[in-house]
Amino acid sequence: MPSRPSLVVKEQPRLIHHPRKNHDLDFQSLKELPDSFAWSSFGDSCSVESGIFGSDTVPVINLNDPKAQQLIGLACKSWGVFQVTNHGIQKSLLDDIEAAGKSLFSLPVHQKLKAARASDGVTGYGPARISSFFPKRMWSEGFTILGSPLDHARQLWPNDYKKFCDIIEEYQTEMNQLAKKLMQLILGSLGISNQDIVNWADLLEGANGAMQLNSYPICPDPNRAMGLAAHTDSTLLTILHQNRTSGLQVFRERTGWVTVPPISGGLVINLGDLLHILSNGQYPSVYHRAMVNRIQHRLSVAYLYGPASGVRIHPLPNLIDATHPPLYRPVTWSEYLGIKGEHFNKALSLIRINNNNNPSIMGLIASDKPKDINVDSDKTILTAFG
Ligand SMILES: O=C(O)CCC(=O)C(=O)O
Repeated sequence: MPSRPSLVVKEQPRLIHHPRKNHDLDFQSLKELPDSFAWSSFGDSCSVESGIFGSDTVPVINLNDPKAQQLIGLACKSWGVFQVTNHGIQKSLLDDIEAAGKSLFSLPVHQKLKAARASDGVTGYGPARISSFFPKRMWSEGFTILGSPLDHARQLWPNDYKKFCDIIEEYQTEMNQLAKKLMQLILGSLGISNQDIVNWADLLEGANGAMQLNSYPICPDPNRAMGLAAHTDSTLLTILHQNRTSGLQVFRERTGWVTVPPISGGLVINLGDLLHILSNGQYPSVYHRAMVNRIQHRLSVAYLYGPASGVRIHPLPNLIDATHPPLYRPVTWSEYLGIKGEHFNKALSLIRINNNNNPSIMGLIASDKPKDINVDSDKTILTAFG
């Protein structure tokens, strides 16, 4: 029976300093897979080319379906991931963002490096942000955007940056709206009342989204290469658009790695670690990875959605009682990102409450009636035991 990938991935995550070499991102010049990119093991025998996939398929949910909320709840509980159709995002915008990504990644490497992510920075062009936890390099390049892409876009296209910026801005606005709608459906599926959801909508007004554009070039030896290694997202949820090329795989208990096939106009919704915390462990944050192939270039665009800064995320009061004590202590997104940045896939376990050793929490919960979710002056969500 397949077990969580953290137990089976042989390349154990640890912080590694890779000296940056520009030719590492010049994939077209690499006719063979260099040893630095050759993974000895993925922790299993499944790759896109081998065709050995799990038999189950990730649920596809039509958001116009009157039962959408219920279906989302089932998908969240048993997968932590689903695809959506009829989500309200115009196909033309998905085509535009794909074209914007293509125009960026098809620039010469020396030009892309003008917008290189600083060693202590978050935004810009560079290798996968999680690379530093793995001894082998990943067959991908990425571009991270927080807020306006203007500065980096000017570096990339000094005379012609406006179109890229306009598309990114429109995409961010639309994704933010969709993320809010999905949050309402997901929280609704957890039995949070309408009144609570109104409060949540207030709370999410200041919510943030980062964008990650990923490019997976054609690979000369895909069975030994990894596009993006297995990880969970440190978000509430992530909305992923993939072009017509397969590569995304999600890990499901008892099934193993399952490919998420691209559907025209569809979007993949991954639950992140913060939603796992909110749901008090009812909904898993999904492990996922991206594989590469030798035939087609692959592109994906992730919208990484998290709460406003200062908001403390903790198990929802409505989901806590004497038999379901809170599994995690409250954290802000930035605090959690700090923990994840240091401890990677162990981050959730580091904020987990050991309830056996914490009789005071048990006592408080047993005597406390769950409260509505509120936001205090510090924009802190009141906890069940607050
Ligand atoms: O390219 C993909 O399918 C996955 C991207 C991803 O997981 C990420 O950007 O965090």
